[in-house]
This record gives sequence, C-alpha cells and structure tokens, in this order.
Amino acid sequence: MASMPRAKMGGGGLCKHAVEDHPNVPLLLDPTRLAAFVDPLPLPPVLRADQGKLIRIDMKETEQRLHRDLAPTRVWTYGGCMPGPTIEARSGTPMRIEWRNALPAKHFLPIDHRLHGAEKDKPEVRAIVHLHGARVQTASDGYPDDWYVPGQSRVSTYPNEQDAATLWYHDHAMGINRLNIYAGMFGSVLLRDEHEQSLGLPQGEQEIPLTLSDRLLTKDAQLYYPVSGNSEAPWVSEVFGNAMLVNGALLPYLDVQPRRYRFRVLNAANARFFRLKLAGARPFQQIGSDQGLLAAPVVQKNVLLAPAERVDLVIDFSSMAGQQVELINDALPIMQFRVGTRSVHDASVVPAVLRDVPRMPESTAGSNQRLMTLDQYDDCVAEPMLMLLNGKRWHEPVTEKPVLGSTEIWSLINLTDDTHPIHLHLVRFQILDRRPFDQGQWLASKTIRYTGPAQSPPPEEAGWKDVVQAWPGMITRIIIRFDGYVGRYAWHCHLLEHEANEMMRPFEVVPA
Ligand SMILES: [Cu+2]
Repeated sequence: MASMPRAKMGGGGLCKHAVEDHPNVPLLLDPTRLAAFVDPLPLPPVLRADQGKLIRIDMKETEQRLHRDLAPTRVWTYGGCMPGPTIEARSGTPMRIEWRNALPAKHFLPIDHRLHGAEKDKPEVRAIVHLHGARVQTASDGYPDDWYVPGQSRVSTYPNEQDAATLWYHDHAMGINRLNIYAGMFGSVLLRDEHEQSLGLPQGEQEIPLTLSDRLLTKDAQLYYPVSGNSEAPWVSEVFGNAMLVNGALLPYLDVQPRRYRFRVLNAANARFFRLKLAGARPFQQIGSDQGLLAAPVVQKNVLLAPAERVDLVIDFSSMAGQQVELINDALPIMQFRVGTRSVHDASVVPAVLRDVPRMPESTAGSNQRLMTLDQYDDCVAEPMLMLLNGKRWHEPVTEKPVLGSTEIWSLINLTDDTHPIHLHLVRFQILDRRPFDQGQWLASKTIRYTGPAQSPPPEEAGWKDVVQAWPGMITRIIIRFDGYVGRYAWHCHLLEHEANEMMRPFEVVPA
C-alpha cells in the first residue's frame, strides 16, 4: 500500500465524503418541524433472566412508530421492539439466552462489500450478539466472525460473575454491525447485586432506562443510512443523524413525581457523542459509569457520553413540582420531564459512599506495558480513509496476548484528530491519565516526548470502565487486569464506522 500513516493535523488533505456529494440522497425529514413532547417515553418490556431459566429472543424485522405524526419505520429488533427488552439479571446467577436470527434474507441498508468480512461471497444478513461489558467465555462473547444467518440460533451463557452494572447487548457481525445496530439491534441489561440493592437508591417505577441514539429519516419516516457516493464503496467514516431517539422515540415526554429518579443512560449511537444537561442548568448526581457504581456520587451539570458509554444518574425532581424540564443534548431538547404537583413521600436515598473502588496501583502492572497507536491513513485514491489500531488490520496475526490474571497498562497513542471511544471485551479497567505529547516526534522516531502534565481522570471517570475516550493529541493510559477466561476477544473503536473499517483488533488471553 502506498499510503503512509500520518497524523491528520489541521484538517489538510482530507477527502470529502459528504452526503451532499451523492446525487441520490432521498429527501430527509426535518425533525425540528415535528410537534415536541407529544409521545410518552416508551419503556422497553422487561425480561427476567435472574432465575437461571433459558430465555429466547428473536431478532426480527418490524415496524415501529417513532413519533405520533410519522408513519411507522421499518426496524430490525431484538424481540420486536427498538430498543430490545430490558433484561433483568442478577450478579452470581448465570443467564442463558437463545438468540434466534429471524431476520429477512435481504438487508435494507447499504452493505459495503469492500470491507473485510462483508465480501460479496458472504450472506447479506448475518448477526451475532455481543453483551457489552460482560465477563464471558469467548464462545458466548459474540466474536465478530461467529455470525450466523437467518433461520439459525445460538445459546449464549452469561455467568454474571461480576458487579452490578448497566450492560448492553448489540449486534457485532463482521463488516455490517454498524448497519444492524442502526437498524435497531440493541438493548440494555440491568445487572444487579446485593450491595447495590442495599443502598436504597430509587427503584421500581423510579428507575428508568434511557437509551439514546440518532438517526436520519426520509420524508416517509424510513431509516436513511448515508453513503459515500461510490456505489462500490458506500462506507462513510462516521454517521450522524438529526433525529435524536430516546428509547426509540423522537422528542418523548415522561411524567414523573416530585421525587428522586434513577436513570440508566446508554449511548447506543453509531458515532454521536451526547452532551446531556437539564434545562436551566439544574444539577443532578452521577452515581455510576460503564461498570457500575462510582465510589461516591458526583454532582454534575452536564455529562458527555461517547458511543457505548453508560452513566447512571439520579435526578431529584422534588423542588420542581409542577414544572416541565427538558433534557438537552448540546443546545437541543431531546425529551421532557413533566413533574407532577402532588407531593409524595420519597424513601429513596443517595448515600455519600456508594462502594469501595480501590485505585489500581501502576506498580501492579510491572513491565506489562503496551504502546498502542490509533492511526489514520488518508489516501483518496485507494482508500477513502482508514483508521487502524497499532497499524494493523483485523485479520493480521494476534499481537496482544495478555496472561490470564495479569495486569497491564495500555498507552493509547492517538495520532488522529478524533476522540475514539476504545472498548475492550471481557475486562473492566481504570483510566490512569491522559497526557499531551509530541505527535511529530512519535511519527519521526517512535519515541514519546510529553508536552504537558498528565491529567488524572475526574471522579466521574475514576470508576470501573469498559470504554475510554482516547482524546486527540493525547496518550491515554488505562490499567487492566485480565480476569475471566482464556481465549480470543476483540478490542476496538466504538465509533461503529471506524470499527467496521479495520479499527478493531483481536487480543488473546493466554493461560498463566
Ligand atoms: Cu475511532
């Protein structure tokens, strides 16, 4: 290949892949013209998986109305709704789920057969479920090459030998999962444990999942996935919609009582970061992140969620009786809380200490240090754009082989000018720090010269994580203990378009 790795600095030399270049873009819907807050927030059905019984979930096509004034939208779902059912699970109680692929034989979104794993000789419709954030054996992890076709099913076993957390399930089929997820294939798992249950946090009707995503819709309310303009290579590097969906609805409202509520927020978007705040800059508490509770609540006025990240928020509406409060992403409202006027007794609490989250000392990693580059290659002729991890493609031999039970520090050296949300399967980790460095020196000599002080993660990022925002111009260090199982897993950027085009690598946990 002729293309050379280089940092994309100053935006020079970028290829254009704007939707506007494509002559056949259908007329898109303008969601700002829709009536706001006319639909109640949908709550996905709850599936109890905390009894150890086998449950079955069908992947299937259906139609779903995203807004009162829109025609139904074709979606692909788990269990007939987008998001799929909220699965209730219990730490220490294994769950077994049969995931049946009952999708149509033809895809309705644009497959790029140039991408690895999506070649023309592969079936169009393939699926494999990954339970994001779960510590599972590789056979049940949803390895991207383990896809199967309509008419087939798989039983996955999830031991749930891990702390309470908001996990989520989504498609992971090689080369097309960005399309399957865009079509609607995602849902939440609420994994609970006794410690968390003992805290007295808001629960029952006061505990609500909020799954966020963004889509482009045609005028007749069908999903539109943008394309490059080259029908042989329709892949685009990132997809952003202007229709913000909360639990699959556009601009919904939620009736709440003037009391505390706990919101399990998940960013299930392909590429959009959500910066959430309440109207009037009202404060709220963040009590958890990807892998469960923080050590202590953090008072916030806004939170930034990268794709695949979760935050656990408590909003106290007791001082807002009778008000209507919007939840805002950047400057635009995405839903509304309607606070009732009748005062209620609220027995819930948010303890000042949530749990013990000991910081992992760097010394436990010893010499187990890996330097991992996040690379971008711009070559407008051969490749529209390519982003790699450590300069390697998915199918190249495994280079990361951590020993089971060992601790490692991974330095994510970001040579691009994007923030990439990096996810490792199987494990939880902690963020050590982020530090600016001299990209030119790295590219010239593969040596690190720091250009500023290391920044420790703020308290809301200092809990257990499974996604880390690797910022541009920074080396982001994470410390990971490879607990669980030996076998082959994936790590990747969770911008789904990046992941599809090689920004994903295997790693293999090997026996001690
Ligand atoms: Cu990326």
